[in-house]
Amino acid sequence: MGYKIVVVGATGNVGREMLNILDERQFPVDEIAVLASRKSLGTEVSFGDKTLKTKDLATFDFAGWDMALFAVGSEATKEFAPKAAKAGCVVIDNSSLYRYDPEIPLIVPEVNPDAIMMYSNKNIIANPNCSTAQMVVALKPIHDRAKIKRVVVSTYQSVSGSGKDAIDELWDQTKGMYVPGQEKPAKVYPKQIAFNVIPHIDVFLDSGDTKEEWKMIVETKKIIDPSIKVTATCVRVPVFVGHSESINIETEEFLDEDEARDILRESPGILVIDKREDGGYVTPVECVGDYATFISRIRQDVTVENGLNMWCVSDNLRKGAALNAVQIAELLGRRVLKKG
Ligand code: 2RA
Repeated sequence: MGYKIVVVGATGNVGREMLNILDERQFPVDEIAVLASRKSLGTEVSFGDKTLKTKDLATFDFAGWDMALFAVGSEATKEFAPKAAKAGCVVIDNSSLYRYDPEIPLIVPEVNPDAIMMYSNKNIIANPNCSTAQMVVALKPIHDRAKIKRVVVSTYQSVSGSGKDAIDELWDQTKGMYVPGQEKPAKVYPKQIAFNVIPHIDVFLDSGDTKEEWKMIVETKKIIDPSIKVTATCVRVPVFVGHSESINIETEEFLDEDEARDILRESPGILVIDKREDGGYVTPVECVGDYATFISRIRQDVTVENGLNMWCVSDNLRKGAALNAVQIAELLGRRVLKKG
C-alpha cells in the first residue's frame, strides 16, 4: 500500500526534479497527479518510464490525496495550498510563503526531523530556501559537538535558482564571443551574468541585506538554534546548477579541523572530499544530479579562539529543493501516515 501523491508545478525545474527523485528513490506511490497552471495545461512530464499529462491546478480536487508537493510561486501557493490542506492532503511547500510561520514546521530531515510532528497544526510543512538547506546540513554536526555561536557565509549561487529564463539568459550571453566592456542584454538580472558575478539575490531590505541573506539568517535560527548569529552575503554566479558556499564558523568549544572532518564524514547527507592538493575539493559542476551536500577545505580559522572554515557545495534543485521535499514526504510517511 502506498500514497496518493500530487506534484503541483510539475513543469518547472523543481517540479520535474521532484518527479525524478520520487522515481529514483522508489517512493511508494499508489497514484500520482501532476498539476500545472492553465498556460501549461496538458504538458507532458516524465515520471520514471511513464509519461504523465498535467492537469489543471485551478480545478483539481485534493480530497482523498495523501500529500501534495508544491513547487510553484508564493501567489499560487497562497491560493491553492490552503485548499489542499483543508481537504486533508498534507502540503509540503517549496515556496517561502509558510517558512516563517511559527506554527508551520520548516524541515531539513537530516537536521530537525522531530519538527515533523508539528505538521498537524495547519497540515502544511515548509521546505527551506535552497542556500539554507545545504548549509544547515553542514552546520548541524558541528553545532551538536561544539555549539556554534556565529556563522559568516558567502554564497555563490547558480542561475537555476532563478528559473528557466535565467538559464537561457546565461546561455545566450555566453554563446557569443565575450568582448570586454561590451555589455550583453540582461533581462532576468540587473547586470550581465556571463563572465560576471552579481552580489544581489531577491530584493534589498532596509537593513542593507537582501531578502535571500535574510532568509538564510532566519531559517538557520528556526531549523537549528535561534541563538546562532548568522551573517550572509549571497552572490549570483555564472554557473547553471549547483550552489557553493564559503562558511566560517565560531563555536563555544574548540574543535580541531581533523575532528571536525571526522564528524562531518560520519554525518547524514554529507560527503567530505577534502584533500590539500590539486582537485582535492568539490566544484559545482561535480555536484549536479547528486543527493549529497559536499564539504571541502575544512580548516582552522586561527584568527579567533574557536574557528573553522569550510567549503560547501550541493545541487540546488535537489538538496536545495526537490530532494529535501521528497525526504520530508518520506519522513511524513515513516513517522505519521505509515502507509507503504
Ligand atoms: C535562488 N534561493 O537561488 C533562490 C531561490 N531559489 O534564486
